Amino acid sequence: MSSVTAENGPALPPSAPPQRPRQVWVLAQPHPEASASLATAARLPQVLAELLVARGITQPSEAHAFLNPSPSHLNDPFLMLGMTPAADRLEQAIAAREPVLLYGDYDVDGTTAVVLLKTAIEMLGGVARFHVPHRLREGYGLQSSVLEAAHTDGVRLVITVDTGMRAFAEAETARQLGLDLIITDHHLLEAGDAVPHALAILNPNQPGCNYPEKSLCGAAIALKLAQAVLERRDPVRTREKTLPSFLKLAAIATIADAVSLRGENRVIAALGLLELRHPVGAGLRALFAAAALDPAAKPLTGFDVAFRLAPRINAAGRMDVASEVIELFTTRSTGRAAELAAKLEHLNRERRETEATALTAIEALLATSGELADDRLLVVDGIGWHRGVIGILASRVVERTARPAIVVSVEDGVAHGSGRSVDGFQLLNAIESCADLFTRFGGHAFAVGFALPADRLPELKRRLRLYAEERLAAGEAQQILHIHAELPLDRITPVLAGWLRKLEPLGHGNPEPIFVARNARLLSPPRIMKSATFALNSLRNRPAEQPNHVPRTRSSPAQVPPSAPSAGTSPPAPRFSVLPKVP
Ligand SMILES: [Mn+2]
Repeated sequence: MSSVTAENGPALPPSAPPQRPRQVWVLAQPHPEASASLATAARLPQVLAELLVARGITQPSEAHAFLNPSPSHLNDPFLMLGMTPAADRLEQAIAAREPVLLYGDYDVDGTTAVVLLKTAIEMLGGVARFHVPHRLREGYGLQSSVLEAAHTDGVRLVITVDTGMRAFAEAETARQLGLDLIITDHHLLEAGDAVPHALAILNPNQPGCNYPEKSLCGAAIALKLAQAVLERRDPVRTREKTLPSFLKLAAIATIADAVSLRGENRVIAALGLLELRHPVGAGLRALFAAAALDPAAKPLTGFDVAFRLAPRINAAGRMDVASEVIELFTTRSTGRAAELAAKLEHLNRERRETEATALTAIEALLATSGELADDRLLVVDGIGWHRGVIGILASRVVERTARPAIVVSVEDGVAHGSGRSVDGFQLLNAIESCADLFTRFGGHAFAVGFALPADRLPELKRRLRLYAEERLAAGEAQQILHIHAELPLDRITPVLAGWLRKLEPLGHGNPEPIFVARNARLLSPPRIMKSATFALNSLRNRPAEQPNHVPRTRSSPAQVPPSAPSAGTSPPAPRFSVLPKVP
């Protein structure tokens, strides 16, 4: 449901320096024996072994697979429950050149899933149409009216991507119309084990599915269906040529949809990023140009995808119509691709401005409302804040306050809310405790969304305040910075940086390593390089005698936590930071 979409945020007005919460550094429990034995057996640097052990990787063979993702690590698609009937029906439609309707979602995951299946179907000689709902006008999920219109147009097979697990009523509409429905989705089921009635359901999270990778994103499940029909046609060509080219989009979706970058997801993301060094489609090239990325010169990282590509793709769905993303990725015209990429760029800028304006308003509210300042769970509401950005706004409030936060936008008497949580607080449970107030709600521990009549908002705030008072401690909120390992400054070398790059793509489930070096001291003040980087010169461990061990280091901008003892901090290579990222 949720995606990583935050881009390095807009600069705050200089007049309103944000009050950042106190930061506490928590050093991960070290595993000296397990990491020493892995380091020896797999011939890895000790600190890399430590990071791998912390990720649950203790055997040399696991470490080797993790550090060297290969196409042979992709699972057989037919391990997925429902794959045989789904592939049979799709092959039949392709053979008869029967139009297939692909029904997507408006985010990166949903739109790239549509592109993947559409491309595969057309490659095999079939005919594909698609529908992506308008976020504001139609909302999330399958719509019966679209099924009815498709049926009138002669469609007899509908395949959902990244949506459909809760479409019980719409599945019934499809059945009555005589439409065959294949649901491909990764979202969890609602309470109970019931699934909609359909010809086939592809979702590793459904009961009875033994597919080994449970956390595929929607586009990856679409990829598995494409892989199934393509491999039946030509297994060798599929493995060697077709599948790698499909991994590009699946990698973008996997990183953008914030699924765990472990197991098969890591294989998809890592191999897809490699393939993205040579983008062939006009749309990808135009998108890279718009984002000022040149993957041929500098390999893409998970960060590039999550914070530079995904926000641009998502902007279409947030601010306007996502169907243009599908056109962007399928057009063969360089001119049209450039035009669409420019439009995405414009929408993304508009999204950032909208977000910045609302954020300024929220910060003013936080600064002036004494009641809010005491709340342990923050609920901030405003009139007409764009619904496409309230989730991002909630994340920003959490970053600034270290408290769970809900941002509500009121429009035409309806309050739409989006919330984000902090470690250790189950936000969905908080929302569920007020279930009777909502017309719709959903989410998980860390992110929720809901709608309710605006006149119930005071009651919602009252009940959430009580709920939070019983479960969250009072007093100053603390932000926790998880430090993964100790790394003395004299162990930081280019060779080590090379090893650490093998952990890419970094992201959910495979976090960017954060190190601490003790007893280091700064010999000269840090120099601010750009808004996003600064250089530290002549950092060294106190007993060390070589002053220029680390000639220049980069990190994200951040205040050094006041609680930090004389801890020196020094990232060796561009791609890691010792200090926290502060957008
Ligand atoms: Mn998704």
